[in-house]
Amino acid sequence: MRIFSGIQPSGDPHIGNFSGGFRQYAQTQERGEGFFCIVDLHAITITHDPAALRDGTLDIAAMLFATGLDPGRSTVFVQSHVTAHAEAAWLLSSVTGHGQLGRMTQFKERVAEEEFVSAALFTYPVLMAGDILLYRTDIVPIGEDQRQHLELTRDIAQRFNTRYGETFVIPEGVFPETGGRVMNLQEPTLKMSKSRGAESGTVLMLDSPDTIRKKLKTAVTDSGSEVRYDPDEKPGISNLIELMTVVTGKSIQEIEATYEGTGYGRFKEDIAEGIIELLEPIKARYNELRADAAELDRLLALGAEKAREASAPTLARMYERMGFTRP
Ligand code: AQP
Repeated sequence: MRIFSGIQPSGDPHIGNFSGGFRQYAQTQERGEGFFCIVDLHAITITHDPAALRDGTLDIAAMLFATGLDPGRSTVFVQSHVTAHAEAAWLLSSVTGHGQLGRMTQFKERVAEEEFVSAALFTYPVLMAGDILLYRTDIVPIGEDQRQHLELTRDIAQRFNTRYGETFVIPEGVFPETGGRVMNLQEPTLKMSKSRGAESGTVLMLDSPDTIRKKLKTAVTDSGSEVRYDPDEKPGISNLIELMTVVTGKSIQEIEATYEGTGYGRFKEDIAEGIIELLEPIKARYNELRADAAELDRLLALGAEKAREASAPTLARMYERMGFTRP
């Protein structure tokens, strides 16, 4: 079983990234051969700061190891260190419909917000398809926001296989049962994100305990005082209930039962303490790992070597089946 997932070094990771990303990586690595990629090429689709990209890459590497990826077991690497990714994206763009890319929700949302819309923002899902397909991936642990991009990846793989012969495995997404789309605590209809939405509604994995308490205390809740899961009627409290499931591992029903009749106040305090308890040991490991940049570089170099080896045969097959002569 091959597992692949990627995360952008595009800012400070938050509890949504933990829920849809980091925790699922650590869980799925137990199921087979894992490839976890810091997708730096994706981070340039919107205007970026080169120095922040450089630092952010090592920040994310440290966080991947701090949240449980074992470099002895899984391959952790940086996308731009393996040139097959950029090459695959070009080849796959020839079997991707222009109209399909234009229908990507994330692209449409960004177009509405960004002053400068790059061509890279438009074609980014093709790069993502290549990331996944190069490793003949069986499963892709991701959050709900990536569901549409994974569907596109499957489409691209099928079109390529039909045109040029069986080359790719058709990958399946793995989504968390709850917490697949954690919302901004201040704007519960907007996904929590590294680069969008109110900062006061974004719980960062490296936030101090006091900041976490403050962010939870001021989280938007809904009218009434009942801790009940109903995303349509009560988006604020439902988001907090989902966060509580992520933090404690308890079911939605168990949480509703625990807080029956207690009101929002105690509930919010308990989530804050739960998040702090979850993140403190991760933060300690992160700080230790991040202090040794040379060791992170060494681990990433090893990862890149393994990723190059694993992806090269697929890229060679792609070129060959498409009719390219090889040197
Ligand atoms: N709010 C979220 N809830 C659950 N999962 C989430 N993920 C992101 N936001 C949430 C999942 O985290 C993994 C890594 O995401 P990414 O860094 O590749 O980019 P993203 O999905 O675009 O996340 P952000 O934080 O919103 O980044 P920016 O602002 O830079 O675009 C993915 O598996 C994603 O599903």
